[in-house]
Amino acid sequence: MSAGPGISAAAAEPVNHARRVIVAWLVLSVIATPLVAVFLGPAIPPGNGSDEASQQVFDNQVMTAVITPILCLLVVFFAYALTRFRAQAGEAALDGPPLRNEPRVQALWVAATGLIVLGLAGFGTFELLETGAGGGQGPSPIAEPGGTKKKLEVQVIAQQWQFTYRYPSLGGLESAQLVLPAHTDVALHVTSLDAVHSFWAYELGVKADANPGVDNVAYVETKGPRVFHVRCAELCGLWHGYMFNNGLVVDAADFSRWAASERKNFAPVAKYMPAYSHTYLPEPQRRAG
Ligand SMILES: [Cu+2]
Repeated sequence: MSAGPGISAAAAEPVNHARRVIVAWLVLSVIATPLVAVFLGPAIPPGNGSDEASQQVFDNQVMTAVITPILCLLVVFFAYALTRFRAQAGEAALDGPPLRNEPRVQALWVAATGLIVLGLAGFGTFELLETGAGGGQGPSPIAEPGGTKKKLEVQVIAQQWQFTYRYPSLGGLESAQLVLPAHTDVALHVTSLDAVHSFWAYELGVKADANPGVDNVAYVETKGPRVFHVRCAELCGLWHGYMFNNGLVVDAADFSRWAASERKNFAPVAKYMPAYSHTYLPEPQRRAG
């Protein structure tokens, strides 16, 4: 194309906006993605309080890393459009020509979004089958971490407005505090005596609905000794906000000591307790909601 009189050849050359946006996007993505992974990655919840929590952190890191370039594209596109196509003073604000029936753009859009969505669906399914830990699948979750390895069974009983914990391997002992041995595979059998509650042991990466009449199993492999927080995560009545407590992961010797002393304290009431079962019949008159 020949330049008109008085216009330099360089000025007449059409500006390739798409190329500029793509280059800026690639540069920003290459810088931002590792920064997000390095600085934000370790701070992503729920931390490393258990094997399951660590796996959740990994999944969240992968998804954050995938999202970063998408966010960069939006930022670059908006910044470019807002500055480059800004109407000058006195200039009428006009839209550009509409983009219709552009097969290349359509194909690219469908391919890119389809790839991202199906890729994340595949990743999520793989992670669920590989490292899933139950918590929402009732008595037989599709994946059992550690295979069929023997696990310490602990029952979580929710009621208005507290959690209690039964240990069938300790003679059906019931405790008001969840105490778990370190480095142990645990099967938590979550149930409720009244309303729908949700057992949420944040640092352990466990959240499981507590429904009356349902034995909802969630697995957790503890790490070293630590304190963790337990909350009810389902609005369950007037004192829902009061349903919180600290749980403890302790080393094996401390766990044995705790178990022995709790069993001694529990002995006088043991005969009044219902036999250990995966669900219990609630007593409607026991508490007023
Ligand atoms: Cu509750």
